[in-house]
Amino acid sequence: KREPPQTEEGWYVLHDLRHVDWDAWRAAPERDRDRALTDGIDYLEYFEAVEDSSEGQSAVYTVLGDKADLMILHLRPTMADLDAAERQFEQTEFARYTEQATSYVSVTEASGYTEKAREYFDGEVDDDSGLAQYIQARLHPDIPDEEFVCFYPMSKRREPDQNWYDLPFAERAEHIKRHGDIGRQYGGKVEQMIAGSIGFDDHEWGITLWSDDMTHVKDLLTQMRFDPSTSKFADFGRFYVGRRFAPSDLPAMMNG
Ligand code: 76R
Repeated sequence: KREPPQTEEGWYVLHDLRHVDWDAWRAAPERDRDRALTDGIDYLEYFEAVEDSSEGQSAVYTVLGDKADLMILHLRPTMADLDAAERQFEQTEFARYTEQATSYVSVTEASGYTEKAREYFDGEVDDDSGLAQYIQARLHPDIPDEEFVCFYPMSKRREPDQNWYDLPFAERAEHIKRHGDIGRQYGGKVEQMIAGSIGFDDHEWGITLWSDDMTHVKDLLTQMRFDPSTSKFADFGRFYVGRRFAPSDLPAMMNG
């Protein structure tokens, strides 16, 4: 049978990637820059302070390389909250010196490929059980304190001979099991957030990985590339690597 997996969704996710207009920044009078920094810090601190599981999470990263300079990551209970967060940033004095390089909209997702997950979806699991808590933590994650983040969008292939969506459920579940077995070997080294984006953005999932050592991310992704769920069925978008910083360090990020 070609049944889609059951899924449950949690928080809506915006990856807001920004370029800094360095020419405009350097040309601006110091008091304009100071005002922009104060406004930028206020915004980021306000959004990061929302840490209750009912309200969401936010974090800000510098982005290495030419693709962007900053990434603001927002997780919020509704798409309206996410929309408001993005718009409010545009209202800051700081945003005048930035331009959106790219962005990604998704929603955290748990899927019923494993038997345990299906028990959860079928309501056979207590809310306070370890399993329910694990799934809830995937849907409403704490943004971890790890220094580095890696973000990329991906889809599953739909080629005539390699079509994920044409595989029977049991075969997909087998792939996902092996995929999860690889992932779990990186417990404590790499944290991940899988967010679905069918109908929201250009790929089918947004993958966000955190680690204190980016070689762990490289090792994990290399191992997955040799696993059929990736080698046969994954198509990737662009990769973004960033480094977490505290909002109060925005002046150092901007003025060096
Ligand atoms: O428990 C299990 O056996 C499986 C749980 C699980 C699912 C359902 C799981 C575990 N993933 C699932 C689904 Mn995943 N994941 C990715 C990537 O770059 C690449 O090659 C792939 C990008 C990484 C790094 C990763 C990590 N996963 C998915 C799906 C949806 C599939 C679908 O619905 O069709 C995608 C696209 C995807 C991609 N995954 C894990 C990890 C890690 C580290 C784990 C173990 C996590 C843990 O046990 O907490």
